[in-house]
Order: sequence, then C-alpha cells, then structure tokens
Amino acid sequence: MKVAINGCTLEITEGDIAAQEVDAIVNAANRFLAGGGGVDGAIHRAGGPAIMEDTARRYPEGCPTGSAVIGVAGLLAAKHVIHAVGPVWRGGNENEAELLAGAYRRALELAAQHACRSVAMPALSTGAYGYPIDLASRVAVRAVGDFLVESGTPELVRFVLWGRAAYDAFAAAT
Ligand code: AR6
Repeated sequence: MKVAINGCTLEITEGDIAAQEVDAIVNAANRFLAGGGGVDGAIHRAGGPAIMEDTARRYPEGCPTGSAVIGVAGLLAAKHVIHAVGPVWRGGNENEAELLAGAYRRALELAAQHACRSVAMPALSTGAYGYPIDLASRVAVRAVGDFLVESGTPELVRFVLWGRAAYDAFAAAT
C-alpha cells in the first residue's frame, strides 16, 4: 500500500527489513547499540561485523532512548544503517509515545542530512520492547507523515512489517 504525502511516498509492506534496497535501513536498536534479536539480529547477521565496529568506535556511549545515530551498512544493499532506539512499553504513562515519535523523527532527520532518497523502517518497539502494535502504528505513521509534510524528504519511506498482523495495523493507521 502506498500514499502520497507532500510529493513523497509512504509505503507499507510486509517483509525482511535487512533485505531492502534503499539508501538507509533503520535498525530497532537498544541504547547501548549492543546488538540483539529481532530486527537488530537480522541487520547485523546480513550486514556483517563492520556495522558494530563502526558504532562502537563512533558512539561508545550508545544512543539515548527516543533518538537515533547513523552508521555504515556493511554488506547490506544500503548506504547507511540508522540505529533508532524506541522505548520499552511500560503501560503508556512513561512518555512512550513521545519517545517513539522522537526515534522516528531523528532517524528521518539523519536520513535527510545524509541525502538519503529512500528509507526503510521497522515497527520500532513492537517486538522485544512490547509496545502494542495498534498504538505504535498510529504513532509511527503520524511521526513519519508529519516529517514528510514539514520537510518534503526523503522521496520514499517504506515501513517494512513482519507478519500480516503488523501490516494490517500499519495499513489501518495510514
Ligand atoms: N524485518 C522486519 N521486521 C522484523 C524483523 C525483520 N527481519 N524481525 C522482527 N521484526 P524488535 P524492539 C519485527 O524486537 O521491540 C533487540 O534485541 C518484529 O516482529 O526487533 O524495538 C534490540 O537489540 C516487531 O514487530 O525491536 C533491542 O534490545 C518489530 O520488528 C530490542 O530488541 C520490532 O521488534 C528492541 O526491541
């Protein structure tokens, strides 16, 4: 599914984020940039050790929750990996929505600064971090939509969802 926003395209698709042929792939990282399972595991497995060597050297203090940092993409078919740190879901009263929106916004700012024309993003925080997909999808789509309205870049933002339920939640939110 695709929608046009301010001359840009917002796309929703089902698939593996690590296999996307785009300028930047967004990782669902933790604040230590220490690697892990889910999206993080898939990206490091497919991209090789260069990705973590680069972040360990450039960002030894990690990345705060609600923000993002940019690094190399190793063997992936992308120019950059943007490591975004979403919040752990704690019931909804711990600023989770703002932190989640902040992680998406910062990821897109970095993509714009590095002249990325296409960006693939996962459903941050909706796996190990437990953010309910129906709530997270609304925050994600709004954060990305607002950014595209304000900045008119990147040309393509593709949400890459794992499984039909996640796809349906994002499609309903778009
Ligand atoms: N492509 C696209 N989406 C995927 C893939 C994939 N290959 N694999 C899983 N998903 P998660 P989080 C979906 O756990 O909740 C890691 O250990 C998954 O179904 O990857 O932000 C990190 O190191 C879910 O909908 O990220 C952190 O410690 C979504 O991607 C922590 O988990 C996000 O799930 C971050 O947790």
